[in-house]
Amino acid sequence: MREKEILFWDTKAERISAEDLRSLQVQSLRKQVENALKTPFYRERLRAAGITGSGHIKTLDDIRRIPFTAKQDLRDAYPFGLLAVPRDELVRVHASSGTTGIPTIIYHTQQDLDMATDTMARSIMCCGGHRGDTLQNMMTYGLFTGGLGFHYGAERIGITVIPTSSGNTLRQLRFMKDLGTTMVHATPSYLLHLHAAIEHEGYRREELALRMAVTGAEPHSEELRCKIQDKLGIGVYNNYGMSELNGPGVAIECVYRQGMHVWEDRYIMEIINPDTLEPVPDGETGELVMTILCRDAMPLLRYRTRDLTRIIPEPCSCGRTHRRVARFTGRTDDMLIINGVNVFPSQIEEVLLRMPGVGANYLILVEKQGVLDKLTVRTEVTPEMFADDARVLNALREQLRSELAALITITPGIELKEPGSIPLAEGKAKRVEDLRPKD
Ligand code: DLL
Repeated sequence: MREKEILFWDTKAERISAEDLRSLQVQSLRKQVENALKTPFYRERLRAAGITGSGHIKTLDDIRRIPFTAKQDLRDAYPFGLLAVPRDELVRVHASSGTTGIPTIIYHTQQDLDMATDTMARSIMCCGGHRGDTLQNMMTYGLFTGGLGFHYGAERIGITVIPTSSGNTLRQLRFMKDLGTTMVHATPSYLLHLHAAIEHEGYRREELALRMAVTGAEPHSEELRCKIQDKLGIGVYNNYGMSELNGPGVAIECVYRQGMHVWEDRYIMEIINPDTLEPVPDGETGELVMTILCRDAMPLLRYRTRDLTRIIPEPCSCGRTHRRVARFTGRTDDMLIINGVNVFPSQIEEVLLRMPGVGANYLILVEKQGVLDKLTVRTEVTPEMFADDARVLNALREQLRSELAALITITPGIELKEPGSIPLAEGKAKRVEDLRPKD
């Protein structure tokens, strides 16, 4: 079966020896440190740690002399505190949610995008995509990297790309059938939705040429993967990434589907205990920390991803030497991922707090509606607001809905409640109820 064939985009790089990899990593890290020192943020941060040049990095272990970078740092450095090249060298900017209204932005030179595209192409071939495939890219195009990042990687291989973006499921189905789509890229929840639509619209499996899906952008279990595979009768491959690290394709499964290969010539990975910040032994779960080795415009050293995983130290049968990480088991912060969109509770709180008429207590509810996630913001209103007539309450509801939608890009349901009706938690307030089943 073609699917089990082991394909390489860059055989030499993908099968690099441990020794060559280590020396490449040290070289690249030194370059990245020099580059980072060109930015206002790192100049200060590195000098405070006693690092004034790449001479301080002699071995890979020296990475531990470099302080961590957190999402908050990116927010504080907004918009250009992490820029290492002249502004006119930038060709694209992406962004992801920050913990408040200030987004996290990531900038790229043409060379950076070429590198990201090459890494993505490698990832797609790693899980079995190849020239001759027709890909329907059902991830959102725009500031989110899932659309454009994957798109360019697929084109680089010579795959035919249909950039449908997310949503409009009936049109997705029509194209799948009429254009012979063999491969889709979508969130796991959207794949389930797609399957429900296939059944509802009465498509027969034989009418579709679909053979595989690449999925990611949100956590999902092995059980969910199996369910999607069974329902659609295809192979489903897990793909991890994040905007700060150039988007999708940072780590991806090969045809054996036993963990995701992290491209270690492009990133240095560390797994730390999030409390002690010390490295954990291989195989133990901890927080993934990443240093990007292939970006000029915006260096990122020891970035705390907040994602929890573990290294699978055993070699993989596919022959790639880049180590694998296991399926992600959660995050160390409170970020929610709702239908693939990252939302911080603090963003919602920010809108509620500045809105006159909104009361003291609120609750953020996340549930499953069918196969998709549904977000509801339930908030008390002030006694004055509650005593007012229905039109005023309706206007508040609408305003909350539209301000939240503008900030978090998801339109939530809004429930306005009588003052004192949302029970106050004893001790630490519980602002989020995530009622989604764990798979
Ligand atoms: O989600 C990039 C991406 C696009 C990855 C398409 C894969 C496919 P962000 O919007 O910045 O970027 O969100 C990054 O999403 O820190 C994880 O918490 C979560 N995440 C991404 N992929 C996976 C995955 C994109 N395969 C955040 N499993 C990350 C679990 C994932 N969580």
